[in-house]
Amino acid sequence: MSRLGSVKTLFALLGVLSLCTAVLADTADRLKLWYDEPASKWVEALPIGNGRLGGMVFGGVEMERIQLNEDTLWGGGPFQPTREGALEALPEIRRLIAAGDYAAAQAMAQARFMADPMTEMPYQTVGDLLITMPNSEKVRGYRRELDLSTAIAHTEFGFNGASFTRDIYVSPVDQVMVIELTGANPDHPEWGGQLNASLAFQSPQVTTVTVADNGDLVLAGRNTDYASIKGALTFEARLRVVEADGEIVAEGGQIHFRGATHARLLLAAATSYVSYDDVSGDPTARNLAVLDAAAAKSATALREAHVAEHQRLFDRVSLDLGTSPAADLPTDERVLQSRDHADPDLAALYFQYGRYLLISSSRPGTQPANLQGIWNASLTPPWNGNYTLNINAQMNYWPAETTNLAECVEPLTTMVQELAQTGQVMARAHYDADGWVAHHNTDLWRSTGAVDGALWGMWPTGGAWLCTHLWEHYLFSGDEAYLAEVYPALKGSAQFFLDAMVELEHDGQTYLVTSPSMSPENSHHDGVSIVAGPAMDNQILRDLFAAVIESAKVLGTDADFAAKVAAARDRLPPDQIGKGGQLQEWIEDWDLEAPERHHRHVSHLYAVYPSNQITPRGTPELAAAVRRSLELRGDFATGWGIGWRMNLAARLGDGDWAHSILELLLSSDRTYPNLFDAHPPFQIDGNFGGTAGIAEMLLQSHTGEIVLLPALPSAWPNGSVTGLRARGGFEVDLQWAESQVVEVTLRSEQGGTAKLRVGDDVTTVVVPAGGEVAVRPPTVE
Ligand code: FUC
Repeated sequence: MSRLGSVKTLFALLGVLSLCTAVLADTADRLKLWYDEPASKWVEALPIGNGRLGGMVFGGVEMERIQLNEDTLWGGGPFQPTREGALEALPEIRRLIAAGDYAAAQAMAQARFMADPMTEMPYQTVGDLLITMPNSEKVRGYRRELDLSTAIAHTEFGFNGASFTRDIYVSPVDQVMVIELTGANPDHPEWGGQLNASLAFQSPQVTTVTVADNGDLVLAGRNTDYASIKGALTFEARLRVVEADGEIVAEGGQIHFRGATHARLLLAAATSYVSYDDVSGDPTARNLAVLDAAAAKSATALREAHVAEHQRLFDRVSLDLGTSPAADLPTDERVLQSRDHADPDLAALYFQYGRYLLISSSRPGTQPANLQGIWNASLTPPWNGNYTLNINAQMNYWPAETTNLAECVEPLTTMVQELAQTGQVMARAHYDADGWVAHHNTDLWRSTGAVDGALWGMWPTGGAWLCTHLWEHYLFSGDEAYLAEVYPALKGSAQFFLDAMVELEHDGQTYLVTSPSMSPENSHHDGVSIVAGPAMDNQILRDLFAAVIESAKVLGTDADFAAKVAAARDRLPPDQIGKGGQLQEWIEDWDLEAPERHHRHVSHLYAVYPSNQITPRGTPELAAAVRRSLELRGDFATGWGIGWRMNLAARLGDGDWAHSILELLLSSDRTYPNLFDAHPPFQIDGNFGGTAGIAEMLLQSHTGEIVLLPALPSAWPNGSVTGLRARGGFEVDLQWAESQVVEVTLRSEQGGTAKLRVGDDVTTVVVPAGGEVAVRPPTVE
């Protein structure tokens, strides 16, 4: 019998079901990050956000600091970084690559082909809201927490005989940050309100702080210049005290209130950004409209609308991997102990935190989640907090479809459609090609040139990879209207490669390849990455071209163009197995001699995850070569590097391996006290990669089948998950005990036929439109 047993035997285990769903201690508390001390560092503070407006809540007693972000506040202004003379240099760069003089080709690309300026613009902080509450007494009963199920940060403590609370959240409905403060002594109401506080803004930007005629505290500023690009945005953060029962005084650029039992503050922030080429917005008008509307609502109405909208997305998925005594510890201590004590519930919390972070950093109408989601305290964050398109931006969206947050992909879709516009200018100027190109980084202004330096940036395939996300969105939803809307971007990307690929002779064959390109950021020889036709490009283009061919068929359009794409697809180089038994990263068998054997990127394994070109069942020899490549690379890497390896191990069907990689990710080397991924420094992609990886261990659907528990580790013998999504429009609930499936429920809005696989057994299940089917044992043996 296979590890999971035959379907019949498995389902006969239904009786065990009652054992595996042992009543959870306190479900609500299992979805909280909590601490018994204030944050002293940014990576201890708790993130809240509505996709656009973000806050990092420190929970200090004498001073609450809420670090603020607005997702359109970036440096610079609209720009198009084409370089004069790039096109003229291209033939010689290509000739040098074909001649094997890679170092000279890279030097020439560096000197003549890169974007001008050779950088994207930085994502920037707004500043901080400071709430000062002077206190000389000893504090008791301190606790702060972030409740993932309500998206509210809560702090409580006592001093001077009174109790204080702060509830802080950012509403996706009302577009404001709501700050509710209380301070009273219920035993001595005669003492009156105990809440004495001063409200102030501070910012590293060039700003002014004023108290407006209507009493609002206003931080107004202008973004910075960067490289040669002038700062073109204005921005404003505006705070209003909408309710406070004490005395309120505005003085010295601050608002003070005294003797209050409660206060409700509303904060709005906006910039003048309208679109990547229009900065004519009026942040003051935006903020006033938002604040006036929100101030007219009661505290209860604001909170209920916020929680309901958050839960509409968040509650779709629940996960129980079992619990242990470690779950009773504060979150920071759990991370510190995670290597030494079993804490399956920490994995479940990390999974749900990833979903929380995506909901809070990427909602319809906002910017996509950048390298730090939306949370950043700097004017020049690491890697400018950009969208890095050679893994990081994509990884941010890996959990979106599988963990039932498809709406959160909307900002990515919009960004791709905008890159398809700005990237046309780049494609024409640098390659004389139709269609559009995006290299390895972009930003708010949708810049598409090759940046940073040729060693890292001379990679034209970022846009193509992004396009595969749009196709996947269709595979999960079956939404043809969406496919029709995004098809021009897919087509434009394919068009670029039809024009920009070159012929390459290898082993007696003439292939079509990208040139110049690279296997992202990995040198094949010391300090030299430039090359033609790296494995990753061939794999991405196989997917992009297949998506275009299939889309044209579904939409009944462009048959001639699709035929051209199909002909080009047939001429892409196949994957190759090298002399170490590894999957080759480059067309030449350089892997064993390449200088950085443990390089963080595993670009050539794209074919296994996120793609489906290599699978253990479909292409066993290539899958074995992938395993060898991973062994050579090693499991430890940057946060996202670990996240990628975890998804790969899950796709190779090795649950214990995937779990041991997850343990690396959850260790304090790679996870900060607030559960942010330590790149280091902070980068959010590892969080999302880890969330996707946990989903991938429990359910996979990339082969045309829905595979249950494809990589269940022995550490999670009993558990349940609800609401995961599978391609074909299915939603799946799953329960298991003693490492075997005991029940699965499928739902489908449009109805469909699913092939359900458990180990070697496949069952066909028909789900009626809008219906739900619980698969139970056909017969009990
Ligand atoms: C790529 C990676 C780095 C980092 C940066 C944002 O350049 O190689 O590790 O994640 O993106």
